Amino acid sequence: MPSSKKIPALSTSKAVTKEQRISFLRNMLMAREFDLAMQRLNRQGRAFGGVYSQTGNEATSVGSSSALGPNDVLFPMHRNIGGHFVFGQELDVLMKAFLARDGSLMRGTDGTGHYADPAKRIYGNISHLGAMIPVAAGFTMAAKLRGETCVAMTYIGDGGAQTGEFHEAMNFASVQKLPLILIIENNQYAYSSPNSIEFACKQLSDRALGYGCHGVTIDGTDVELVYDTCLDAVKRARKGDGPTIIETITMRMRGHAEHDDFSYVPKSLLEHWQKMDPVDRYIAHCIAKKVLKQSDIEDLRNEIIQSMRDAIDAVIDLPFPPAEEAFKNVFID
Ligand SMILES: Cc1ncc(C[n+]2csc(CCOP(=O)(O)OP(=O)(O)O)c2C)c(N)n1
Ligand SMILES: [Mg+2]
Repeated sequence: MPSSKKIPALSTSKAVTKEQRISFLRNMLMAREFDLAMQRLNRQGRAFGGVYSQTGNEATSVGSSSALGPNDVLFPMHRNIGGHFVFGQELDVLMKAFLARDGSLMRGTDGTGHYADPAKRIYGNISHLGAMIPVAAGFTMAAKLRGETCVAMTYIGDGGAQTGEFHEAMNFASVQKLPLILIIENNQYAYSSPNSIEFACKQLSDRALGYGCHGVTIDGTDVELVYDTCLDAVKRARKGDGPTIIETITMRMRGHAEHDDFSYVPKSLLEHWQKMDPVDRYIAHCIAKKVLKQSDIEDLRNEIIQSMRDAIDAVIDLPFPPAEEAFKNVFID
């Protein structure tokens, strides 16, 4: 993509209040600062395993999950830290989990988002790409059988969208008219594979036609557009109109994880998407719309940075789990 390509103006939703705009901004900044903190901790040798940056994904993760209600459920993927914050997950709980400390949500055996917190209605990602879509569909099916309406929102990448389970789950959900929303985060790459060697259709939402469900492709860096699109999908799901596939176009701004130097990504592509930054553009948008002043935003950012430091301080000296922990929940006694 040429770096001279025009940068579109962000949307202003009619459904969004000033308080919601501030909440979008706060959660997007939380996501960004959490990401930066994890990158630094990784370089310092204090965050182990994969650190999967979600820079570029904040508008998708925050805008989409904000459209859900209190009885709904979130099945986030590895670049959706923003959704955890929207669903009220506490920062030090997340920091402890991502730093793999003893007694954390994953018992210190893993440093990504593979946790479930039923009280918060978050069911974190299954590592096998595609495998979470049938689980999310099944969750809504179970609720339906109990006579409840509960919308499930889950996510998959452009790479993960090429798995068999994607197809099985979306076909099943469409036949059963399940209240499932699948966000395909098309960030142009699956590890080092670009879209051109992943799929041959024009856009991934075109698949909805084949399943008989709704499908749409949108700019994934425009938080209020993502919110509005997801709100429509939530309304349809609650009415019994079945699932929606929403492809959100964005860019993975770093490597697959921090070990990857992403030298295979053309510089011009990154330069273009740098200008599309969802957080910087939303800050400018909120200032232009007089939601907050520049100084309020700086105060908000500083408060968030301080909360990251406090969370790291609270967790960093905690012990790692004992080695035996690795064998728990693997075999049935
Ligand atoms: C079934 C399966 N195959 C391979 C992997 C290894 N893997 C983890 S993430 C990833 C790339 C995924 O790319 P994409 O779905 O586009 O998501 P992104 O990382 O770009 O957000 C791969 C190959 C996996 N976890 N599961
Ligand atoms: Mg991808």
